[in-house]
Amino acid sequence: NNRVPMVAGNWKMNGDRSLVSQFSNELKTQQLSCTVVICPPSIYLPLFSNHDFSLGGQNVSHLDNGAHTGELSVAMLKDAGCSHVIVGHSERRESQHESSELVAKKAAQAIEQGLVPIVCVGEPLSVREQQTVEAFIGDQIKALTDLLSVEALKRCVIAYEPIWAIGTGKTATPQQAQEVHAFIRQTLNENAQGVGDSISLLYGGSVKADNAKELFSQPDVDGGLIGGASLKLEDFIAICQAAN
Ligand code: G2H
Repeated sequence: NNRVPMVAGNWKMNGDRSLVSQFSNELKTQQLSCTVVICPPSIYLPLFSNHDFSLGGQNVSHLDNGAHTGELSVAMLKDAGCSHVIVGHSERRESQHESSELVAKKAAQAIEQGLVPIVCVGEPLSVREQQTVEAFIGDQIKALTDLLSVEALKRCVIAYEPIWAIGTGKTATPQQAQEVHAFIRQTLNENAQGVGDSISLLYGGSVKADNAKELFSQPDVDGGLIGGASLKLEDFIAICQAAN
């Protein structure tokens, strides 16, 4: 396939000015053949300077502008240097009650106005235990294919993050990740005219320097969305190298 591997660091509500300087100065991506994206808390976006990686937001509004206290628009993220934005992270789906329909609207808004959305999907432990993972993920993907055109879908990145593996140290096995990635690709191929083959699918959930290589070597895993391990420069670099 000709999908470019991607490693995206999701700092979540972590980091500070000095971490921004460290990454700006020391994360040099010339030796890496993957696309590298850093998604810091949005207030830090304009502080990155002389960096050679891409920047992304952690969330965005589906609206253009107006009386929406606390929200950020796609235009603002672009203004602050972003090319990407995470939408539908499970932490927001849960704490902010974001529905799959709202997540699809955010993805559509990002694409219409020129950001690449990294759309997160993933099942809770109860769904895995009931062995209904495909139905659950299928519904999350359907919300996207219902709203977005094939052309728009081609510009999305999708991150599969099983909720039971997030920040818990319990990584999905490479086989578990591969199974769901293959299912997502097949669903997109069937419902959106073969889009599945061209779209980048990232795995997220306790990816570390020592398990990245095996996860990324699965045929349908094109890289990772990294939380905890994206906060330590040397770990993050090792994970990027594993995606080469
Ligand atoms: C999953 C991931 C990054 P972590 O949320 O989005 O976080 O690697 O800490 O599990």
